[in-house]
Amino acid sequence: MADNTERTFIMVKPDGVERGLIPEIMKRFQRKGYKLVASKFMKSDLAHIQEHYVDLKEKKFYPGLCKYMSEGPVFPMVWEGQDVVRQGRILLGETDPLKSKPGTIRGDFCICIGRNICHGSDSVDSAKKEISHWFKKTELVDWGPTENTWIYE
Ligand code: IDP
Ligand code: MG
Repeated sequence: MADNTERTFIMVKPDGVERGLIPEIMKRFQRKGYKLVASKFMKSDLAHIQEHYVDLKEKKFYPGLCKYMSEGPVFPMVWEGQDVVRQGRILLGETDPLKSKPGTIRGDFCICIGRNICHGSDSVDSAKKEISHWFKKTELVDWGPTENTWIYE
C-alpha cells in the first residue's frame, strides 16, 4: 500500500519571502494535491539555522549561508502525501537554479545557488529531523481534506 502520510519539510528562504514568492511556492504543492500540515512566518536565530544546516558545516559557503538565512524572515511548512519528499525535490528543481528546468520553482524564479529561494528535505529521515527541528508536535495539524477522496484512488 502506498503511504499517503509521508511528510516533507519545505521552507521559503528570506530571498523568496522578500520577493513575494510564498504564495507561488505554496501553490505548486497545493495544486499537485499535497496537504498542508503546518506553516508559520518567523525569523530564525543563527544557532537554529546552524543546526538545520549542520551537515554542511565544513563547506566554505556555510557561514554565509547561515548568515543570510538568519537575517530575514522565513516561511517553514510541512506538506503531506504520497512520495512527497522526492516529489518536493522535483518541484523545487536542482540546488543550482541554472541547472534547474523551467517549470520547477528554482528554474522559474531564481539564478544564484546562494539565493535559491526555497529549501526541501532530501530524504524521509531528514524530513523527520527537520520537521521536529522547526515545529512543535502541537503545530502539526491533523486533518483530512475532503478533496483527498478525489486525489487518491
Ligand atoms: P539543497 O538545498 O538543494 O538540498 P544542499 O546541498 O543541501 O542543497 O545545500 C543547502 C543550501 O546551501 C543550498 O540550497 C544553497 O542555498 C546553499 N549552497 C549549496 N551549495 C552552494 C554553493 O556552492 N555556494 C553557495 N551556496 C550554496
Ligand atoms: Mg539539502
